[in-house]
Amino acid sequence: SVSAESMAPTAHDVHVEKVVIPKSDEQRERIQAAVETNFLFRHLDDEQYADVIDAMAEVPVAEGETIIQQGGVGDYFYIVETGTLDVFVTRAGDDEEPTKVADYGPGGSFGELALMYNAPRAATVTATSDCVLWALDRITFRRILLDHTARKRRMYETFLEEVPLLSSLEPYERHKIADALESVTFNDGDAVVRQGDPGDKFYLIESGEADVVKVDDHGDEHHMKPLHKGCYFGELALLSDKPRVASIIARGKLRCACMGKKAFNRLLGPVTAIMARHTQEYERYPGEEELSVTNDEGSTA
Ligand code: 1OR
Repeated sequence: SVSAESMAPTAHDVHVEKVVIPKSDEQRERIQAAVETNFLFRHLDDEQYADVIDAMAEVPVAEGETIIQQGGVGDYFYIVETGTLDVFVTRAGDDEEPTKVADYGPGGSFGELALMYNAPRAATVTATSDCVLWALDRITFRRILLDHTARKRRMYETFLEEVPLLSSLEPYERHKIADALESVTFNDGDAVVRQGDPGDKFYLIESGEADVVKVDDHGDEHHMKPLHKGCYFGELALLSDKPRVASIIARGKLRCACMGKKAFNRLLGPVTAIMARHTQEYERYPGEEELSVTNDEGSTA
């Protein structure tokens, strides 16, 4: 049952009905756990967060059930608490044959596009196991999540298109990556990652340059080819679960977009093979000469 409670007048005296779906403490805890790993919620202030939790509706779904039908009207945005789902797209000229384009597990989210752009549903989403989903209505989504999400996707769009590593991805996959990115800036000489530290973040260089410094077993420092805009680093520790193998040091002002390990695993799956291939170049460690590594896809110095 959905009840609405009136919101206190704002500075502009706009009257908005807040959606409040009563729920138990246990349900609230489960929502919190489900959204904790979802970056769309990370920037919310306490009141926005409380409003989102209030508005969410628990949706149990049976295996095989279709939650969203391509071409349909967008009503809800969904977060996956448990279970798995497949995403299918039917393109014109495909003989109406749906193609699987993505899948989701716990912590994943979908159904935002139709709400963001007032567009028909772009894909069909079907449960491949019994699921528990949390649904957020269109009005609350637009009131609380739309601005930030749209701004971030716009902000990173051009940059991500120019990152060689990500060029093989669908535009939609880059949008999901944009959702997960946070920008961080460093000053000359700052260490972004330190050799030997455990790694939990992945970085893309938005602007500036960084030195790659590796200290070998004899204590000798090796400087590798500096990294520039569009390069990535920090993937190795995430791919291998090993400590950082080199330090990355800002050369002048450096701005990076970074994402955590969970997002990395969830969103960069399609390019891990490319990254793994480049890893082999790090291993060619040429005694006297500096190891020169360019991590642009395709161009290795
Ligand atoms: P929606 O509101 O349009 C369907 O409802 C949802 O499926 C959509 O929001 C996205 O959240 C999700 N293209 C479009 N929508 C996708 C895609 C997708 N994948 C998941 N959704 N593509 C797959 C990219 C790997 C592009 C296919 C050409």
